[in-house]
Amino acid sequence: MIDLYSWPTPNGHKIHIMLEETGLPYRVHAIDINKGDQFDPEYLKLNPNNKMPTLVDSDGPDGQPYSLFESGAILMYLAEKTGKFMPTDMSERYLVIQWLMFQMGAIGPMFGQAHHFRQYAPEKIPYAVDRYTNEAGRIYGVLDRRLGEAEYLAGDYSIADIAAFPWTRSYERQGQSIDDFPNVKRWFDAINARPAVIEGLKVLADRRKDGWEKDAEAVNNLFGNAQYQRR
Ligand SMILES: N[C@@H](CCC(=O)N[C@@H](CS)C(=O)NCC(=O)O)C(=O)O
Repeated sequence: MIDLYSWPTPNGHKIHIMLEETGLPYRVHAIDINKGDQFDPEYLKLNPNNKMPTLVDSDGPDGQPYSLFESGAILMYLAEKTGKFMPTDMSERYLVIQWLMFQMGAIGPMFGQAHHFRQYAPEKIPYAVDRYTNEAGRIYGVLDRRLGEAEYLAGDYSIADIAAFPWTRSYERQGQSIDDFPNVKRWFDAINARPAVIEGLKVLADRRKDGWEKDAEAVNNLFGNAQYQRR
């Protein structure tokens, strides 16, 4: 059995979608990052970076329980475990890994900073807003060029698409218009219509409340002192 510790954000959605796509049985446990569940000492033993998602597989590689953090590693693990969404041929596999790393190293961090400085920062700093809005636009341009030559990021639908898709759902919050990127739009619409994606996006959806940014406890947990205590 797979136990997933998660919350309905883009990094959580990646794994919710992958578990639905593979059909593996799983239980989901909410890690409410607004309330500070990510700092629980027991949770930190599984995820020393105080973030979600974290996956524990009771039937790990040696038949023993196996625990992983970092969504890219979790996607690779589930792909290897099931033989789905990552080819075994080395050149094809590394094509998937390149685009997965592009998600982990560029899309996630840069779009995350765009969200932060455009929505959450208590003061609007023009340099930071411009920097991350422009960087998000540049990344959408990279995706658009790639998706103009390939149906999916690595050719066939793979964990690279599963990783990137959830971050592109919020293009407006990243200061982008999807109409400027027609190949991304075609790719987005195809993934958004997949039954497993529709199911994955429902996981924990009822736990996300609007207007959390007015909640002082959440702000302290995500961006304040709670974040920077030595543990
Ligand atoms: N690189 C990590 C990033 C995970 C991440 O940033 N998770 C955020 C929510 S999307 C989180 O748990 N934040 C809580 C915190 O920073 O305390 C991954 O891909 O798993």
